[in-house]
Amino acid sequence: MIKGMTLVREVASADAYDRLGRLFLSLGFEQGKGWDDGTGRGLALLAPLGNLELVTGRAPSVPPILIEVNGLDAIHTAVHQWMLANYRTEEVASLLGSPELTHWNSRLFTVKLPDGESEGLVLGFWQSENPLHGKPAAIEGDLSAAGMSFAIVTARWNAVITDRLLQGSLDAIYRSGAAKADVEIVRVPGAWEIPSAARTLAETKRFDAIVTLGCLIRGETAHYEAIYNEVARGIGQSQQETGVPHAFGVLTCETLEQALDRAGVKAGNKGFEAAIAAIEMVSIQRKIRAEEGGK
Ligand code: DLZ
Repeated sequence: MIKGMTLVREVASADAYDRLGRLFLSLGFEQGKGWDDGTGRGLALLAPLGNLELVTGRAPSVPPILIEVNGLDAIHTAVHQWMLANYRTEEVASLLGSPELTHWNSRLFTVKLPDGESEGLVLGFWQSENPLHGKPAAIEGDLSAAGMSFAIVTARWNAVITDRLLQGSLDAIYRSGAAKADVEIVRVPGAWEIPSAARTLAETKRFDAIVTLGCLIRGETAHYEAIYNEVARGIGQSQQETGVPHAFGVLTCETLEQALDRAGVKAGNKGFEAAIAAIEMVSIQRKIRAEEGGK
């Protein structure tokens, strides 16, 4: 089983060894277990990934050591500053290249780090221009609500809480770019009535998502468990059977104080969170359908 790969490079002087070590550690290499046996020293610089790349045919026009990074421009600036401190200014221009586009959709700069008479190290720092490079392929929703339409169903029961949840939802939806005309608010008597209204709205197919807001307080609610289970089941069933995303913003709390905390006081605003989830789900649905359409 292959466990790792080590590239060994000799540095001509102890002084250069120390200076290069400081440069690489400042750029973000992790320091591994080095060695010092009295006759020589080794500094281990660890990178999260290593590749052995064999090429044939067209000669590669890249430096022998390639270091993939995030924030290529910041790395370039750091290398440039280090070089100004370690080489003559007139030398630096010929030793350090600028980041340039490669034919493999990346940007790369080359740096030569001569050490006395020796050529020293020649490195290429590069960054992929593809934002999905190195990431497992996954569809993720965006948080832009521009062009999306929403219905918000909110219960009047415990209005001191649900009004705050509604404010949170509207804040999330408008700040994410939805137009006011694309948001409809429906008030129902209590949490019990939310599934029915949500279902009616979803069936109109006028909305990309439904946001449901309510507040059940155990100490003050008779048949709390029964109401809660039925509300959750009904909202879930409406979502599954209509195919329209329903965000669940119904609070279930032990006390009014707990509910206030979740309605914008200490523990976020569940209405805001539900609306963000709705936006994300609309975006995900659109992406999945676009992928299907492209097949
Ligand atoms: C009846 C009732 C009770 C006791 N508690 C709550 C509550 O904590 N939160 C809420 O949203 N609604 C409550 N309700 C009202 C019911 O949800 C429903 O509106 C009425 O029973 C009428 O069907």
